[in-house]
Amino acid sequence: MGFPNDILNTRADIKPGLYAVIPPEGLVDNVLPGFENTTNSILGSPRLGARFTDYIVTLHKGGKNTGFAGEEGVQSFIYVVDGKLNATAGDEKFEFTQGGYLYCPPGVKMTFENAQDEDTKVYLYKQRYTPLEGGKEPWVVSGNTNDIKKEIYDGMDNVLLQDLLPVDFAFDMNMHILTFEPTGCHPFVETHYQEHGAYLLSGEGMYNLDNKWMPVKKDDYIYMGPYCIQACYAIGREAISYIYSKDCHRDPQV
Ligand code: UGY
Ligand code: MN
Repeated sequence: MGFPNDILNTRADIKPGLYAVIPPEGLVDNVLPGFENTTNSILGSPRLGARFTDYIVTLHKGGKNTGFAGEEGVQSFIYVVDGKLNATAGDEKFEFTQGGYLYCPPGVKMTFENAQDEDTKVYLYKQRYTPLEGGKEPWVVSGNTNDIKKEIYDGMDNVLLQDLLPVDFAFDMNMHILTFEPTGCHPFVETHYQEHGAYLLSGEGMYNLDNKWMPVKKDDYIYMGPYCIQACYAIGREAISYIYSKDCHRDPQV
């Protein structure tokens, strides 16, 4: 790294509990138990106000994790941003390429390993599961987002949505990919109870967080806390697309 080339500045904007924009330049390597030959950056976490922890992880040659999110009652999710990955959910084995993903419910151990000599990059997520009284338990889910139909979002054919997990009361969260073609935007400025962790997969946009418009682009991370004002305009010539988490299917406790 060495001496800086210019005045030290950043696009990072952190308002714990409300929102955070974290560009990749500011990330540091977090050495964590269970990870071997990887570079890990923690993104959202309870310290930021999130009810989940998510990470961006680069697995180098032979890089692996032999037991992610082992805490009792914790569910886990992994998405291959780029590269090739072998993974297991309990006794089940999976081979993933770019767009591949795996969800493990609480009690099912997730392991994963780089399946190529070059680096593989993954977005990783864990969150405590909230059971539904008398309800079903969630199950292992795997797939590839390249095979999931893109649905027109809120009647706008230049904005497309993919749901990665089943829409079922057994699940208290989902992962989605939202893609705004150039000229696309949200239909309205959202203000909702749920929180999001979002990792930008492509493109550039102007993002409104708490009524402040900020430029964002591929490889940025955005945390949106409960009730955070949020909306996006695509800018540039490429679609802006992000994978994001959303809690669902649970009535808030009083
Ligand atoms: O599902 C959502 O709440 C989503 N439309 N939010 C967002 O993109 N900021
Ligand atoms: Mn939202």
